[in-house]
Amino acid sequence: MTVASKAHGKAIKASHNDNTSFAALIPREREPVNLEFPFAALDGVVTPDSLFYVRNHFPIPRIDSADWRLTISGEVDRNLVIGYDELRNLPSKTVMATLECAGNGRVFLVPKVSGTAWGQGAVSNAEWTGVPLSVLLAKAGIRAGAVDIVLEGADRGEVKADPKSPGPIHFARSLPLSKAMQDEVLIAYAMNGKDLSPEHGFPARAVVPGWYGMASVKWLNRIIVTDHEFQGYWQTLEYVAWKRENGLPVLVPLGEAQVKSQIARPAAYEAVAAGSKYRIHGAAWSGESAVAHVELSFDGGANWVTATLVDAPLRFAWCRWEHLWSVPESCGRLSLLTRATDQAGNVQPDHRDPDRRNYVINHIVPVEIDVR
Ligand SMILES: Nc1nc2c(c(=O)[nH]1)N[C@H]1C(S)=C(S)[C@@H](COP(=O)(O)O)O[C@H]1N2
Ligand SMILES: [Mo]
Repeated sequence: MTVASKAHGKAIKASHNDNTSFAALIPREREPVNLEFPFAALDGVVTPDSLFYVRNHFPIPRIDSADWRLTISGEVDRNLVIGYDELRNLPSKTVMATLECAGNGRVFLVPKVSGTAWGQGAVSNAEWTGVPLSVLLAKAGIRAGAVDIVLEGADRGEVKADPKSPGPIHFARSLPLSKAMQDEVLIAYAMNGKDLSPEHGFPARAVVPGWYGMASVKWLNRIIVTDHEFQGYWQTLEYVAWKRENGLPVLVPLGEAQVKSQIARPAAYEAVAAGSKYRIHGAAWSGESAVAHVELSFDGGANWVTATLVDAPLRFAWCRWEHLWSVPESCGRLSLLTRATDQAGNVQPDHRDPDRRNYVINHIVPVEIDVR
């Protein structure tokens, strides 16, 4: 079904999937709209569209798929212009991938930092269908000397708070050629088997499994192949963290997501019945590697028990975990800790590294509960 609506003074056909209700999401910002997945409601491995977090920097562009074009230019043998039907007729692939915003968990940082105050829910997992970016790049022909693949969205606006943008800009991020050529990186047109909703990037978006969410550019309009590293706003003034090189701190754009586990239930300050059996559960994920194991501690990290993985660990997708806990007799306030380790041997850190600024928040955060 297509719905006619008026936008930018012109009648457009809205997307086929324009009727998702986001009422169950937690509002974090109204303009632009930013909505959080209520992580305590974690149920299936795949997050339904209506629960998948929404993260925007500008108003959501309403795009008619008939008018939409994706152009590929720059360091290529042939400039390409691809329409929606053409994209959907190219060889496609479905990948289950978790997207986590690099600011997920920001509300837990002490001292407070700037940026949207996400709790646990700027993370969700979906099945994405689309054309591998490598297929499009091969069609265009990458020239020797290509370094970065710039992905630009149709959304546009002016950042008025510091760091201010130089007037209105689009959302744009780049990928190094090596990641762009991996076959999990998609130009996706479907999420969980349905056309994308406008909120999640209709008609098409990038999905960059293993990387923080900012890389997965929505409402994708342009792909530009460059012979040098892209220096755009979202690549230099936002979504960057300090790295120590030769003892000197340098700012580097964020990329791979870091290993992390979160407890869904019990939720913070939940009352848990003393002496009962309680199913503690949550999800864990990493960047390029799959989860190896998840542990829990009830004594501040002195002792750890291994949780049971509910889903088979896969690269790029979270896996749920659970632990049937024999709740002690009344002990009042108790802190639960969880920590994940991935198959590459990365372990969630105990402490926050301030070099990460207001991003990449994967250190262990205790969940306080009341046993009574
Ligand atoms: N064009 C565009 N793409 C974007 C964004 C945006 O504001 N504009 N936000 C990015 C960020 S920061 C994240 S975390 C993910 C979130 O994707 P979702 O809204 O589908 O959950 O989209 C990314 N892609
Ligand atoms: Mo993000």
